[in-house]
Amino acid sequence: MSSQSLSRFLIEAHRTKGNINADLRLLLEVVARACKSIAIATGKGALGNVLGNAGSTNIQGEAQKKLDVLSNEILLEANEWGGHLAALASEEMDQPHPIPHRYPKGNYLLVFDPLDGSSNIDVNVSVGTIFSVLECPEGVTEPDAGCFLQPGSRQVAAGYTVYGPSTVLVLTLGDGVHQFTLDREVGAFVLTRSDILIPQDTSEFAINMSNHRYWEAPVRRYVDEMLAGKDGPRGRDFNMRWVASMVADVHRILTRGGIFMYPMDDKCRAQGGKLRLLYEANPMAFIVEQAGGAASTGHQRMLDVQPTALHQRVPVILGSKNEVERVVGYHRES
Ligand code: P6P
Repeated sequence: MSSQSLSRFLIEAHRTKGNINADLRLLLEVVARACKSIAIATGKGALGNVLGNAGSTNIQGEAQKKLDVLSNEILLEANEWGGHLAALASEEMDQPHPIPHRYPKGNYLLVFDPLDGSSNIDVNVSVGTIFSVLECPEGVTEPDAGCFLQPGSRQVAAGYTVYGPSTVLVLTLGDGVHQFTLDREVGAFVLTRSDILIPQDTSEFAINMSNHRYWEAPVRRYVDEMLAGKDGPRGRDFNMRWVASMVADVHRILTRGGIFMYPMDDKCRAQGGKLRLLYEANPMAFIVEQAGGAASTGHQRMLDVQPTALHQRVPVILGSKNEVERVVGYHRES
């Protein structure tokens, strides 16, 4: 079968399914095009004067990398003129970005982490873009941050692009999860996996082990049981991976199974967690659930969390369904 481009995939989805319209199709095409530009910028590395810090900090109080700022600008410029968006929000901006009055507005809200894992950029490890699409509340013409505070179950689309040895865009419209690989010679994303499913079981976990002493009891129990291996209560050995780029860790899980945890710990408790709900946890949870996995805070299904702030943080446990359910069970027991 001839390879199917992202554009053709979206046109056929628009023609045959009710979960996409012309504005959403344009939105996704524009985001994909922006990700191609980000891929080119990150791929230049030291040759492109894009490494190192930008000399500014974001609302998270984190030093911004030059590529954080550049990626954010690429996504803003790509999306503000098309007439498909009511507003945009980003990890890198305190407040939502309104659509300039000189451009038409649409019904969608786009929220994104323009370059997740940016601490890995200077050491040439995979980073990624994460995005989530919501509908603007009916009748709202000047959307504010409150309009973005919708549970993850209200997402109409979500995806990420991982800038690794190959550039791979993963997308869900609420009807399965599909993967597109960038054909750099043609400059197009090409469908390379359809209807991805995460194995229900796994022997591979992803967590930052240096936080062990700060975890709550259910997570310490779960990890210690895996570390005990075949002589322990799990009766088998486990393997560990931690890239410290959520996009890379989640993509591995989507590809071969696994469980990813950035749980609540004493260090991040005051902030509510480490990872951000609207543009990290929710889009990844939508994708993982659509691929047959599960995503939880430990106490609640991720997609049911009612956001209270644009840059809200949450504990994240996601991946192979049976393992996530075990961790949730330990939280329930405690
Ligand atoms: P730590 C990257 O900064 C990020 O937001 C996620 O992509 C990643 O999973 C996590 O933080 C890594 O955190 O504490 O291991 O550096």
